[in-house]
Amino acid sequence: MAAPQRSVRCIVLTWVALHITTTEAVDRSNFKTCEQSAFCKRQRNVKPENSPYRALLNSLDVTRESVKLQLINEVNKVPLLLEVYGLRGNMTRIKINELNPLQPRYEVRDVLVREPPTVPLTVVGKDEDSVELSFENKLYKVIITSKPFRMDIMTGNELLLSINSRGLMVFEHLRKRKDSEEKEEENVENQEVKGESEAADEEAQAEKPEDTNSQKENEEKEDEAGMWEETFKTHTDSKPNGPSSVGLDFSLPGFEHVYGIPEHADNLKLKTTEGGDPYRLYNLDVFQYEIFNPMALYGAVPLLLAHNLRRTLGIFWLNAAETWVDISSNTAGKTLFGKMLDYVQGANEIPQTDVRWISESGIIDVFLLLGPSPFDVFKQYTSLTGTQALPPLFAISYHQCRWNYNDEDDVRTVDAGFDEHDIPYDVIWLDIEHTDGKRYFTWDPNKFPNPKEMLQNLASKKRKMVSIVDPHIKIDSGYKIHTTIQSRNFYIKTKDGNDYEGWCWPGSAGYPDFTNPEMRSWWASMFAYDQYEGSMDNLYTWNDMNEPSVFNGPEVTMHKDAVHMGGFEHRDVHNLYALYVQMATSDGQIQRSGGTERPFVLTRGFFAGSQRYGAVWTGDNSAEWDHLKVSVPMCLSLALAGISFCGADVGGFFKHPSPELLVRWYQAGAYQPFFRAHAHLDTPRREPWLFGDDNKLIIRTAIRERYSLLPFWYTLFYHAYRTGEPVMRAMWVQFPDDMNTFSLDDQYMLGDALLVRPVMEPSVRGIQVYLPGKGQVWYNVHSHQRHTGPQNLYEPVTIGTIPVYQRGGTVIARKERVRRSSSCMQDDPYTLYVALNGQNTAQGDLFIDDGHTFNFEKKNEYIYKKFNFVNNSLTSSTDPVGHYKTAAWIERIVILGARKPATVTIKLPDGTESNLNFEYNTETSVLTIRKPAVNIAAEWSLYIR
Ligand code: NBV
Repeated sequence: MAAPQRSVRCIVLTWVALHITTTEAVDRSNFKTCEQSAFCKRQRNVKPENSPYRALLNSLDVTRESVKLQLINEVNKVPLLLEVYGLRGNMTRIKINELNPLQPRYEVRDVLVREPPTVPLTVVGKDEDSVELSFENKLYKVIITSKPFRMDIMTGNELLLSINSRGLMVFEHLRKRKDSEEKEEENVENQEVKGESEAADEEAQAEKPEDTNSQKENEEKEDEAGMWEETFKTHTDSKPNGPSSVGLDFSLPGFEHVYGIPEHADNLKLKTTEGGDPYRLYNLDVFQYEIFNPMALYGAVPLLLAHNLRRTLGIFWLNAAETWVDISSNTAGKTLFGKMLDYVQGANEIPQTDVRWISESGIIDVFLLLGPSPFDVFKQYTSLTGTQALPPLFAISYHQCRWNYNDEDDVRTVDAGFDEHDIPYDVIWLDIEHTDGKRYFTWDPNKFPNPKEMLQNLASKKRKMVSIVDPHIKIDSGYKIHTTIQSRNFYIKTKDGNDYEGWCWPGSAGYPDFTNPEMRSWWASMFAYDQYEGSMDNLYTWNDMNEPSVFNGPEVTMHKDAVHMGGFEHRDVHNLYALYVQMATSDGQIQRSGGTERPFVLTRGFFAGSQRYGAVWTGDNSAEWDHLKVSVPMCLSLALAGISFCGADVGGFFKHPSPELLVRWYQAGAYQPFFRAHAHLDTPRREPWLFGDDNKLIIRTAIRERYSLLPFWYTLFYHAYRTGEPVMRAMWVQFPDDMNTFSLDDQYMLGDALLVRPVMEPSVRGIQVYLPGKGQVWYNVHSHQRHTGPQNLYEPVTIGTIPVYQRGGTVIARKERVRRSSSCMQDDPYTLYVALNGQNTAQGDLFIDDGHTFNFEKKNEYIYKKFNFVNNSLTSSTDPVGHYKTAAWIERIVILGARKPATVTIKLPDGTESNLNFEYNTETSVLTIRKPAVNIAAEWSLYIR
């Protein structure tokens, strides 16, 4: 580490010492449990019973856009406003807010890509206790029951989901603090507030609460449970606005499998939380996180998916405050045998999952995504929050990182090492030590005196660099970034109105208010080449510590009573901070190129919508087998929640991996969307050639495999960008009607074509792989051996490779002449792998553009190909809208599962037909057709006779 000033250095070193040398696993006492979080505890103490909320049906207000009505809490008489919207594409939105809040409650901004288009909701029935609405041509019904308030969403006669059916809704209204003097005054005010709502008033009068004592008790309790002040460890949260939490329950009849709500280091299928803590969504810098538990991590996406044999649903809870999610189920704890017994004995209780969301502030704003297929849910969710940005090609290639590459010499040597050992890589990364005393946007003058020369050297090999830019800003009157933020009043404030200061890497630091659009646009302007000195167009960005991490803050983050633009508390926007940092950074990269170049920004913290701004990694994992294992469900969960561009530190951040673990991690990482090796400052060096020749060769093979598959990866990302479908897919997404896939999280699909089962256990000679699909053909991509599903296959493995299968019925494009970086391969020829299914057909596609600009979007400069194999002929057709010129041609077509032909001919659109050379392997049934030698953009047909 560069030497910081003395006092600063002490604090930082103490933090580092505390965390690095003495701790082996997470120090749980640093982070709250639900019991220790006052609002979570209060809400969780409410047990299922009759809800005190009642819908006032005479307040019903129906417009083309929405249906509104008032709800009243019969105990405290505070009126709420319920809004229901039918949204285009089988979605509904439900908002609940106070009718007359003391001050505006925070409503999440900048996450929805637009105001979602509505479809008309019509009232199709009404009696004194309920109202029935319908939308989408009566396909869906919403029934609102008045007393107690509940909502049921149905399609036909099928109940899809119920809201507040367990009576767990709690909406804490904003109030003035009760002390003896104010009490009188407040009562009067409350009366006035209530008076404003006539409907509420009338109906409330009509049914006075029976038990005024319990009301009193209820009110008395209000001052007890950390409502106005809460202390955790040494930190006191002043809570000037008092209690403000919201909670609501959802019941999902017929669903036993729920997924999503990243980020947790846990299995893909969510577990029930009874008897333990709920899953927590609160962006936190958790040091040495523990795996297989529901603790909060760096990012949060409040989207939960439910899946059964017939349908997939999504619940998107749009709230950026600290959130807890409780999951319970009536089948939890029942063994398979128990379930069978129920079935045999005719105990036909329908399995049901109940989900309860609890947030500290904001409003209830929830989107129900009604599917019915998993892909419909992806489409619905990404129509709201946006799709994955199409990464530049280099960004999906291999990245070499460590904390830290020490100086320009080090960078030069590592870069040369890759050439010497003939290993491709695209990007070398610089961590915090490259800066001048943790002042981001600067370079350490001794270690990095000539950044441009260094960048130019990389550029000459078509390689890139990423430098870290964290959002904590050193408070230093000689540092331009700080003085500008300070003078323009862009820092987040304390509750008393001063600039908020916290401790982080630079020592005392300010935290820019990224919720302020002016601040973001200024930040973006700092990436201009003349502002970020020493930067060039091959320098990209890494946003770390953006939860935000505050070493001396509560739970290592910002005080909740800190104040943002508009007077909103940090409490309200906490989970959004990281998204805003990445948004402003990626805008900066776009702007510096005048809007032509696509950005690349890696972020640690995230929220719903972060997919629009770049990649996410799973933070500070460890060099342990279980951490390798959990990287798969972690990225799968993120992908379900719209964030496809995910990866884990290859090798593990903390500790030193054994050569076997490192090799296995490279093999796994090569098949995860974001592929970067990274290591902690205190670990021994880990460049791929430092583990002996044999291991180096295996690692090289794994990286080369990634490079050869880049055309396939790029096409998958193009689809994610276009339609919102995930790149890396849980098995059930691709095989939604095969129950055996519902809990699988040690294998997954890439697109619909490749099934990957990484080896994540030491010293294994074989592993179990589940090959789904009735009659589905699968080909091992290494041996080309053919298998038919469904089956549990025992696949023998060596240290050299991991099992990967191409699904019969697909076509994949590869580039098999691997070079030093992806850009060097731009015009290289393609090999098509056609894997035939049981009907001897296959389809696939390929997206090509320049790999780095927005021209594909703005000027249609792209090639989009479809390949179709049917009746022993393969045709290549091209989307007529796209136009892009490339010298790349097809050098080989490999057909898996083929019969031996007599001739193979290719026919071009001008009618010319020529014979092609081929080889046929009778043992593997692989037909290799040599040199079709047509440009990849061309249209042609190939006949196998
Ligand atoms: O910037 C240093 C590290 C970084 O290498 C890592 O990837 C981040 O997740 N950073 C966290 C800060 C401190 C880690 C102990």
